[in-house]
Amino acid sequence: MRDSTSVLKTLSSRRWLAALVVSSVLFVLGITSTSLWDSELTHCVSHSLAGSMPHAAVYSSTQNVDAAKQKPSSKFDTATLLLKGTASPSFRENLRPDVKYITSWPYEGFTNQMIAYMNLVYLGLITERVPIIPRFTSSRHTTSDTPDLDFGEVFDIPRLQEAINLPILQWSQVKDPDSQFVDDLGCWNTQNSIFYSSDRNFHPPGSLKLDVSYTTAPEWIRYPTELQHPTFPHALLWALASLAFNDSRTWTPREPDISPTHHVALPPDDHLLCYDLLYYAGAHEIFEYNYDMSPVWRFVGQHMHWTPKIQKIAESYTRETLGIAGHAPISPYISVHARRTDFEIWCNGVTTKDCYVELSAIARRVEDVKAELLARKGIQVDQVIITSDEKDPEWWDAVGELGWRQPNHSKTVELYGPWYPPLIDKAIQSGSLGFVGTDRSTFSSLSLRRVRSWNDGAARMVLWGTRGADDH
Ligand SMILES: Nc1nc2c(ncn2[C@@H]2O[C@H](COP(=O)(O)OP(=O)(O)O)[C@@H](O)[C@H]2O)c(=O)[nH]1
Ligand SMILES: [Mg+2]
Repeated sequence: MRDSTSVLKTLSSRRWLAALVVSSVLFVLGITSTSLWDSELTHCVSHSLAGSMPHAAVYSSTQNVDAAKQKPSSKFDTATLLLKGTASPSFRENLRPDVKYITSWPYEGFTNQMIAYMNLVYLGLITERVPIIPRFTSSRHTTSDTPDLDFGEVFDIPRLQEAINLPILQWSQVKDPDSQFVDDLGCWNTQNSIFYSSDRNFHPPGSLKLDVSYTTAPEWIRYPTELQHPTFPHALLWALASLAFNDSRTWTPREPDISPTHHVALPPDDHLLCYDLLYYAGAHEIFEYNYDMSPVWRFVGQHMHWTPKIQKIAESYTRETLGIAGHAPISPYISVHARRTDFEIWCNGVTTKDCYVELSAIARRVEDVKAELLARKGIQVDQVIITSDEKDPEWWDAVGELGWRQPNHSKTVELYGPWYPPLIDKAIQSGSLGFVGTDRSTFSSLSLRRVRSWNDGAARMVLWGTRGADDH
């Protein structure tokens, strides 16, 4: 795999200059590179070509236009380099014949979607294809009128591209979100293969107006039995990646299914490689983002920083929560994520009182984290910010008695929209030096990873499910 830092390091100023000259000549002649990845020189040329062009406001959100203004010369000016033009009625007419792409669909709550998109970008890296990321879509955690949210409104795409040395596109740049044109597309159905099923058919978001003909992926995409999860089976990322290459693609186990709208049978597309769902996927472990070995976290996830807008809003909420005036520096704090409500589905008959994560157990782990920070960094941290999906006022009264504070979201939706309360809470957690989360929550898992990767912080997960589950 391409090591992004080493590639960047090799771009010495002299080579940059040479590349710039070459790219200018190519630009004048109207010649474009045949592949983004043919050689490092092509790489330099492509980058310089992007850098030599005026920055295009490629994102639909005003926030990213603002961010783009602050950072005008990103090496990956993706839309101008990787598409024929601006978002078009049919995605196909906008794809360049000399670039290969990869995509997948959103699934479940925000964090699950984010993990699926991390996997998609990782597959982009290891197949040397340009990921096209869909918007975050409403789920059972959000009201049905919640508008879709661009990936670039949440994550700093220019920073991510630079860090991992891979250009990234969003569907809203490729196909006009208001288009009524229905594109046909052949995709891999991974879920029927890994679940030994025939009815796990995940459709792309309706707004993309795609008519998909699925081909069930080969069974060798599944984890080996001894590593597999019995209820939530996973697919191996490198097996999925192999479907991008001719030697593996020639092995097709089944005929494509007929698409629902145009009734066409299409083999998996090679120009825009496409998978139904990438949430249940990893390299070695199941739910791999729980482990520090996770290649997807190390090569992609940890480089997905918040946009400057979200970062700034989160810092202002943190200051307000901790009572820090104006723009004074934020002193180190510990954050807690208590995940409750719909986690009842895991309680298997145990009352929610005994099942849900207990405050006393969380408080014990907060003390562990404080002790680690003192021992490891010599920092005494006393302030605690807690966030939760819990609405019960009695529970919040008990939280107040511990002296912990919660962000005030009474105006957040009105000010920023329905996606922002959890986004701000995640960003607050990612700014903390210590973190205590709820076991089995993806929301908590990624906050734990950020606190460890970004802040070298101390982090713990609290077990739950029965009374005393975390007594260890
Ligand atoms: N504002 C806010 N919302 C939360 C919090 N915890 C959970 N939620 C809501 O519950 C959803 C949890 O879904 P998800 O992101 O899939 O994480 P998971 O279910 O915990 O694995 C979030 O998207 C939020 O809508 C929290 O601490 N703050
Ligand atoms: Mg969830």
